[in-house]
Amino acid sequence: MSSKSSSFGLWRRWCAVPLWLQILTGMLLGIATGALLGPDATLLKPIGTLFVNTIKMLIVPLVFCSLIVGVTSMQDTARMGRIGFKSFVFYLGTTAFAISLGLLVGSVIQPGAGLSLEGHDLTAEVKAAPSVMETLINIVPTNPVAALANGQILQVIVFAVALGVALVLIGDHGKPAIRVFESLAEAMYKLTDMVMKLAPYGVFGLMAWVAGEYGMDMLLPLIKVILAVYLGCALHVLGFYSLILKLFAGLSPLQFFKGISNAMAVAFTTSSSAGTLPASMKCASEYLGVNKKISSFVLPLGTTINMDGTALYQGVTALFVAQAFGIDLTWVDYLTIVLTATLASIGTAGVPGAGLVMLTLVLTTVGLPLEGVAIIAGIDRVLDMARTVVNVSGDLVATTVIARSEGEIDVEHYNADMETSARM
Ligand code: DAS
Repeated sequence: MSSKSSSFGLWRRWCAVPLWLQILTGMLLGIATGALLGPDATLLKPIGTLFVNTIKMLIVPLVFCSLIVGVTSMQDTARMGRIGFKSFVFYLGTTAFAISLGLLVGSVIQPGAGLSLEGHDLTAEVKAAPSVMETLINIVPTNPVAALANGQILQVIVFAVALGVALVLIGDHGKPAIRVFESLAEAMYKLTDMVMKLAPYGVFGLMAWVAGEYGMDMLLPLIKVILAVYLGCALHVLGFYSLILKLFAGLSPLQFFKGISNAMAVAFTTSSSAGTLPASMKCASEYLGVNKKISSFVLPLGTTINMDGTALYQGVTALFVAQAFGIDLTWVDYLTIVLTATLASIGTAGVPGAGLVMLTLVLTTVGLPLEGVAIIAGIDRVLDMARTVVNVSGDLVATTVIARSEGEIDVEHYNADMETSARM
């Protein structure tokens, strides 16, 4: 057999491997390559950047078209209002729990104890965080086209929902436009499917860069912070979300985590909820059996306003800063952190590093030194990877539970194995 046909045969066998296994392989090879090459692994970062840019290309048209289809498919605006209310209550409730868990983990592990940074000259170049009020006022776009062009996701959501409701209210006159958006949405789902096939290679480039850039010497001094955040994230995802799925949906957590593994891997490597949205939409419909009319509404909303991982991270790091600078927090401070981090999560963008910007808001609210952000900034990417997985998982839990409550999930599809699910 010629070498060409044998390598083609090898390629065909690789392509037959399930996507989640391809992504995992890319991740592990990336970590090994980064550990071997060290800082030189930065040369591989463009592979990851290209993949991230490709998925970013999908976000605005996918959110806009799928939201309009999601809203117009409900026809019944009262039902859409009910689903929107359920989403909002679910998101704020789980975020408040996440921040409380973060404070508990930070209190138990004491990641900042013994660092005694009082008086050290630390400065942090971190952009000022928008206030909660600014965030709420800014969600209405003054120019929807500019919002679409600039990728202002919250504004795109508001405009898409408003346009969808209007298309329903004009009856037959709206039907041609709805059919156009239905075709565009299907095309965007197909494009997402095609782009996701690049994930293993993009994940390889990103993980090689992270492993090379953040070698152990960078991480050792702050390993307790990293352990505390990762422990909190694991408890929230594997403990709290599993409980929610069992109690409120009567569904198997194991099936859920198997079904969202691709989205979790993309979230972990890209550190971007928005960038993971295409993968999340694919997992929700292909592996969890969630009706697109629910996922196309609840997922984009969650990507923007639901950041459980970010809130949990802010709980841990706020305590880290207080402990490192020897500052005792009162109960009022704890409650203020819970409220601020919950509301701040609404304004946190689903992009890498957004949580660090919001951390300045939380620290300022309770009078903690912003210098603490300079310390966290050095390892923030490693923390961002974990908290983004929680953010994305939380969005998919909400979508699954709400779909179940609306009778819009195919339970047989949900319980099927991944290969079967993908064919259903
Ligand atoms: N990376 C953000 C996200 O995409 C979260 C964060 O920075 O806190 O969800």
